[in-house]
Amino acid sequence: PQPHFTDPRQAADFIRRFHAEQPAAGDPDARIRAVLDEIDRTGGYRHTPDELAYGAKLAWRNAARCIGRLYWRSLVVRDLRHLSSADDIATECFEHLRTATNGGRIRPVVSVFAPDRPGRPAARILNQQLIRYAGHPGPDGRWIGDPAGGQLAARARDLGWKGGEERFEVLPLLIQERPGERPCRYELPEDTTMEVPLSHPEHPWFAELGLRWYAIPAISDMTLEIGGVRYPTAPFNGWYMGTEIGARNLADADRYDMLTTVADRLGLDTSSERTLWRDRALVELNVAVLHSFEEAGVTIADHHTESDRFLRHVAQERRAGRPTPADWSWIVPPVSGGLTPVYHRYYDPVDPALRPAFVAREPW
Ligand code: HEM
Ligand code: NRG
Repeated sequence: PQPHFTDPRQAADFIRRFHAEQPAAGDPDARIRAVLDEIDRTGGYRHTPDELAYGAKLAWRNAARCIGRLYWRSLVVRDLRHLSSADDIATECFEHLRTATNGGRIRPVVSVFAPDRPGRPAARILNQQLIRYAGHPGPDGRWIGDPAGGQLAARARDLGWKGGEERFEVLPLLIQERPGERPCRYELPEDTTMEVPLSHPEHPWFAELGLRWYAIPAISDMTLEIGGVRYPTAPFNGWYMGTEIGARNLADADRYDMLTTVADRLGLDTSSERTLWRDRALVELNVAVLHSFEEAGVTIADHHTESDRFLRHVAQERRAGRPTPADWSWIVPPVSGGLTPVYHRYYDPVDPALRPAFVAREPW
């Protein structure tokens, strides 16, 4: 298939599934004929608003790596397909963050901008997430900030960005309208980036570490594919599971790498792995994350609760006669795996061709 041309079989499969799950939507055959005819004439077709909304929810339901799928029906789908300029995309990404943040009561939201069309690829957000911290290698070779935000920070600086010196500095959005074009750069307004300073319920010194994290995980580098139509600009968010921050972002050796510092402040014996100082520091770091978000009134889930919800989702899908494909190695949390019920079982196999889906975006 040519790039940006719509595969008619994918289109028909999706319309059939949409109508099977939404019987009130009317006659599938008439709609399929209209879609195939539109593809014949133009190389693509337009989803109805209902098809788009349901397709986005199905893409979440199909996300085999996501433990948070119980609430897939409640996804807020913002239909912004009429927008394709970098300025409009930036403005609506800001609005997305405000709607999602909702004063701390986080709402799962996806914003769908113009799709790839025959001969005309859509604009792209270059950031991995709408909110992410910059990183750069310091004079001693150690990273300042988040190494995961290193490449984008370098790119932003090439485009004239002056920031990136601090440890927790939110990156600007970089949006590219066409292949090879200079990306446009947008600083996130302050009211779009709620952050939580981290403290520990029992250790007052923890706050002095100066750690913080942002409220909204909003992935912006995956393509939403529905019925053969590709939406490469479709940022989505839910809320954090605490371990993503406490057991990975702040703990991984190639991220903020905080375990030695935390262990030292806890007074742990770090002379041997067998004291399990890493494990003990890791748990306290995770306690601090959950405690701080809770205290700030920002939605976050602990891994026990989110695991329990996921198994309820699997059971609910089963009752509806549907499998729940899941990737064990992504579903099991990175701490205390065996303490969570998701560890002790296997899941329906993952079919990489399953659609609708959020897929890794191809370079253009
Ligand atoms: C992955 C939790 C909402 C789609 C994940 C991961 C977690 C998670 C823990 C693994 C991330 C990692 O290890 O880096 C949650 C929670 C949510 C939520 C607690 C709360 C509502 C959503 C929503 C969508 C979504 C709203 C889409 C509409 C995905 C996808 C992945 C993923 C596509 C895989 C990302 C990748 O391949 O890198 N989720 N999620 N999730 N989630 Fe969710
Ligand atoms: N681990 C990444 C975020 C990945 C997606 N996680 C979610 N998604 N919770 C991190 O920034 O730590 N979501 O849509 O809620």
